[in-house]
Amino acid sequence: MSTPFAISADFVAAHNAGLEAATMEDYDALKRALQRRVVDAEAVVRQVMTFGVAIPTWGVGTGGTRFARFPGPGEPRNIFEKLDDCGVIHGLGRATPTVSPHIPWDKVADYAELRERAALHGLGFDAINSNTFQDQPGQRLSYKFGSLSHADKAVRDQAVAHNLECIEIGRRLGSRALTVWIADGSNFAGQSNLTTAFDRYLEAMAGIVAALPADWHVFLEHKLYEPAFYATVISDWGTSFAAAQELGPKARCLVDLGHHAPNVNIEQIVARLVRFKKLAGFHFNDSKYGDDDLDAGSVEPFRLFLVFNELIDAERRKADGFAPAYMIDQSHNVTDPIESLIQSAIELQRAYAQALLVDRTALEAAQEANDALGAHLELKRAFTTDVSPLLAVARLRSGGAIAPLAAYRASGYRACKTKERPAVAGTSAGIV
Ligand code: LRH
Ligand code: MN
Repeated sequence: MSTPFAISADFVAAHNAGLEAATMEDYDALKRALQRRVVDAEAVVRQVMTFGVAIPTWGVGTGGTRFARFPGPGEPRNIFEKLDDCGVIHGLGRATPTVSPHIPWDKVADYAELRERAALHGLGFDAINSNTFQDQPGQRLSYKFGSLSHADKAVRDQAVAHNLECIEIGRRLGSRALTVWIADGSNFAGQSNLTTAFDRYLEAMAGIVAALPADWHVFLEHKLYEPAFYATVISDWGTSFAAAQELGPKARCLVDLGHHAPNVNIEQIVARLVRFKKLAGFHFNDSKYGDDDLDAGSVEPFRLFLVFNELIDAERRKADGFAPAYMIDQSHNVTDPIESLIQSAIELQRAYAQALLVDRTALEAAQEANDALGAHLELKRAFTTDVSPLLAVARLRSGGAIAPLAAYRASGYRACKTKERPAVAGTSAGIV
């Protein structure tokens, strides 16, 4: 069995060699421009090098919709090959040091072996995701009418047991959080009692919280609709916040950017959750209509920047209990998933770096003086700063590629994987 193809450090170094001079020229120009704004570019580079976002294991396979999935060539066929692809994303971009697993999609017999494979690529494990929104082969009771809020206690207990199993698997992988998104809800008015459903959810979640190891948190993920189309039990941040308050300090609220009605002010939701020490973290993606799971920063980059502006404001204020987990949650239906994830991580780093450029003293002065336009332009100045050279220098100094996407394409990785990984009919590495 020949060793699977991998992109070597020499290949990356050679690819960088042709780009370094121009990149440093652009960086020096940006550095001078930022100096005039009393911003130390070197300090921003160092900060950007600490930024990390987790890759969803389900994101490295081609995703689809209820209508169809069009698998791409060289798809990963199991979690080990998914980790190899996550290794490529981190090797080139140096911004994705962890992966977020999903159970049972990533179930294996030997979790130590999985941890080793991840470590081979310098990867660790972030929050583990449970799944009580699908029925598994051989499952005793169906989740058709819900899981943690189901009318039947036996189904609720089955769902709680699954979450406890996920905690056990996460403990072996080194995770420190469990993400619970449930699809529970109804399609008809009257189909379920809106209050009883929520109370059953709280009672079941209390059993899960009680089983959390001392240093763990549970992340509650709200979503406005889909697959339920009349009422969703955990439909918005208010409901998630109320549940997290009831469930105690280990329960926090995870914000999936695509889980809100169009035009909802997500950055304000972030500010509120930070204020009440209940921000768990994020599932970053972008959307135009519903839970489109499009690439982060590909539809509304200014909105993404405004979210990071609130996060940097909290970081600067040393907000109490502020330790958000950054994760991506996307479905790549028409692109090479590795390319989309490399680029999405860069767009997240970009929003983070731009938010670091905001002159918060000038912003506050304008806010206190009710200088609406002045304040707004402080944000716009940061958002319209092209930080690409700075991000490239951060990657270069972290041992990555100056131009990760170009390096990936030049490496021929996908073509090699297409030979190594003959497609297996009926298997899917994506969400559907
Ligand atoms: C639900 C969701 C959740 C995951 C799933 C793959 O829409 O965002 O976070 O479990 O996608
Ligand atoms: Mn999500």
